Amino acid sequence: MTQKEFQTQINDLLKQARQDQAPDWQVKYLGKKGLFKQLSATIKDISDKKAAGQLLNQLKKDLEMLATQKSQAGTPTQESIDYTLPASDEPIGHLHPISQATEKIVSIFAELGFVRVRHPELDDDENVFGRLNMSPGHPARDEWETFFVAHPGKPGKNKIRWVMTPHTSNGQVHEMMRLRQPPIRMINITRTYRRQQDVTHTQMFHQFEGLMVDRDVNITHLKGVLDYFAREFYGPGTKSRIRPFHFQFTEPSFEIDFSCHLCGGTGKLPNGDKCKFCKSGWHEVGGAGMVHPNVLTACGLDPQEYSGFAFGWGIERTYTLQDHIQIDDIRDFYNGNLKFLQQF
Ligand code: FA5
Repeated sequence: MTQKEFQTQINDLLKQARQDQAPDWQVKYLGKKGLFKQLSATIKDISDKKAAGQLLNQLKKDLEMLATQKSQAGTPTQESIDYTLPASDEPIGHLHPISQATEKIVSIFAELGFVRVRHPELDDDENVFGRLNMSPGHPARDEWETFFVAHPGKPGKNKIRWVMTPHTSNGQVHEMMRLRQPPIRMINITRTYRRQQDVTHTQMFHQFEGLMVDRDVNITHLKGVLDYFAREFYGPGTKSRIRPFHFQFTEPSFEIDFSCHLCGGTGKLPNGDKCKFCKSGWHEVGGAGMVHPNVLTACGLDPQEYSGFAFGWGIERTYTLQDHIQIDDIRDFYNGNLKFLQQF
């Protein structure tokens, strides 16, 4: 190697060392097997060893000075921080999906003049069953798989059983007895409780109950309200369907279905395949009917003068109908699984 080539190598090494931000800078350039040592070893190929030695001495001093400067500016292993940069966004949480759905349901029905009310979750047996046309011992009560609680103020033989409401229909009773005077348009949304627990049922869930009572209210009004809700909640084109059913507190009674928005209620996808999301074109959501005359009477309204409709279904269920949301187990709403909740 010529003296000139050696000088070029020294210059190149110094230039590289100045720009280098490697975390192991000290080891890389001044370590036992570092680049300075490697370059020093090539001195044997140079004729003027004295001049080459002087160049190497100077290079070592330059590298040591650089090492001091770099350690004063912050060791290369430390990440440099620019305090003038804008702060990174912290992840922000959101309302629980049940609260989000509750807000949406309330605002949809508010457009139709329905007012949100909340009636007790722990209630008298008479409001949950008796005034809803289910006298003590009536077999229809069994369908509600109810939790009962002893009344704290009534010990002894005559103690009254309180009911953890298994549905929001007690809200109908409270609202009619509270107002006494139609028109009544309420949405009662609360927690409800049943002795049920599996992938599609939770012991605590949420229901919402609609009630409208006035003169000349009939089934077409109910159907119009259900269609309006279907459109507003699930999107344009969604329709409702009512099928005959039996509830003790409505006559006639119906089950409510909403058309599947993936296949438009046909059960078939555009490519001719069966819709796997709904299978039949429809999703069942809850119950409805015309308020039974016995219920109107028990709540102080004259069935000759007034009529009304009521409907109710589970809020958790409204989500299982949305195809972009993955719900394998309805209990995930309440087990604090963030991965599940972040979908909403
Ligand atoms: C009722 O509870 C009636 N009160 C509905 C009603 C209101 C009928 C007004 C007529 C007039 P049902 O037992 O079918 O009906 O429950 C209604 C909905 O609540 C179900 O379709 C389902 O969406 C939801 N639901 C019931 N039990 C559970 C549970 N354990 N977990 C989650 N959701 C449930």
